[in-house]
Amino acid sequence: MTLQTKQLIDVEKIRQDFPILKIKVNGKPLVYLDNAATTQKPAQVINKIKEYYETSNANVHRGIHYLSEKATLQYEKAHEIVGNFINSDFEEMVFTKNATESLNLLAYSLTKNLVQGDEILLSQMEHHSNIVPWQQIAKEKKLVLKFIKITSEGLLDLQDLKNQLNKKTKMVSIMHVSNVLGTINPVKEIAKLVHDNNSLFILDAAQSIPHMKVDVKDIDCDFAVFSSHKMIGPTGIGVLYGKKNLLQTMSPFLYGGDMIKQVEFTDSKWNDLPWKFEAGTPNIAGAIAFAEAINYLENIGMDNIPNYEKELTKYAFEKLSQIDGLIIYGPKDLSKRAGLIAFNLGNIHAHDVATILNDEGIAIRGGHHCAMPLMGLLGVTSTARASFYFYNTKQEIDLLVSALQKAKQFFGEKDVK
Ligand code: C6P
Repeated sequence: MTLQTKQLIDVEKIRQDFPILKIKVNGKPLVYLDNAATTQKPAQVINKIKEYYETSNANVHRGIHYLSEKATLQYEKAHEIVGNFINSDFEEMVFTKNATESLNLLAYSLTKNLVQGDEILLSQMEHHSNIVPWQQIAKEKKLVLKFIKITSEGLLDLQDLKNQLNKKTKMVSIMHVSNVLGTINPVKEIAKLVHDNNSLFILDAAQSIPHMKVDVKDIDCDFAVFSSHKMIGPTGIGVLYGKKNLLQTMSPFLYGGDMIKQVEFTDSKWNDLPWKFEAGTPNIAGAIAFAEAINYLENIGMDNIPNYEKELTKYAFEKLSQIDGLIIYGPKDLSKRAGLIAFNLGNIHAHDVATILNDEGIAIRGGHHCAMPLMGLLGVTSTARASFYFYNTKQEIDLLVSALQKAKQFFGEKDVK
């Protein structure tokens, strides 16, 4: 077997590492296709949490006893591993609770010195986490929020981005991969356009970093955010990446212990990066298990994962396209989309589709996917969505397709045509 034809992902072997994939739902084997919402965890990550609490649990940076030193060492190693994964320097990778908290931090801290009329540019495909924090601060400070249009194909309209950039645009915050359309945005090109306009570029990488190699230096984003739980790590831990010179000048978001160097009754001095943005006792076990998740992903290979997912997505796209009455949202050009497919089955409500699929042991998401403004543009209130990861198989997609056929029969052709 040549290297090119060799199956680089041994999916059956990988699945053995994920205990939850062995469970049955309604008497049927679980088919988990809700990976854009959150991913399942391998035993290595689960065991790391147990191991931490059994052998190393203590608070970090505070004690000089054996356990505190051990916990601190592991926590700082996690900083290093997660930072290296995206090619950031140690000082530039801050642990937060999740992508949402990272975006709130940026919205709070980056707008501090903005004045009435300054503009913030987002896109029409953004997740609520990349709209609501900006929107609320914009209302308070009388800033102007603008949205880059999307094309009828579900791509970001780059001409509209160029048209909207102007002297007042202070920052542009855009998702790398859409959690509804699956669109992969050309972020390197966008970063260049934004920087040529002397604006800051923020990348919501929540749906990209789990699935493809993302090098923050190569993209040249000023900030990037993502969550561990979407990449086989635990919940409650996420990342804010920021260029060092920018993080240095920004105000902290949360104040308290650990983020200070010196405190007096009337004023305080901030700690060095990245701890200046990590107030209070952090999610130590979460960070350590997150690093273990990254080790696991790197062992599989961040080139192999997108290649395998492309194959799965192509297969699913072709099979789903053959179902009469099923509407797929997002680009038809598969080279421009990642491993998730949002769809509607005729007039059947997405929740009903998801409920019928659940009867068959299949987990998909039905709803607005925290992208209500985008739903409005698509002319719907909700969609069903199947989203894949490297532990999914073509057989699972076959099960999805036959369950959808069943749903069609259950509701009758009139609702589907
Ligand atoms: N999208 C989905 O099912 P948190 O919740 O902070 O870990 O991630 C927020 C977030 C930010 N940006 C994008 C592009 C996202 O997709 C998400 C989370 C999930 O699509 C839950 S709504």
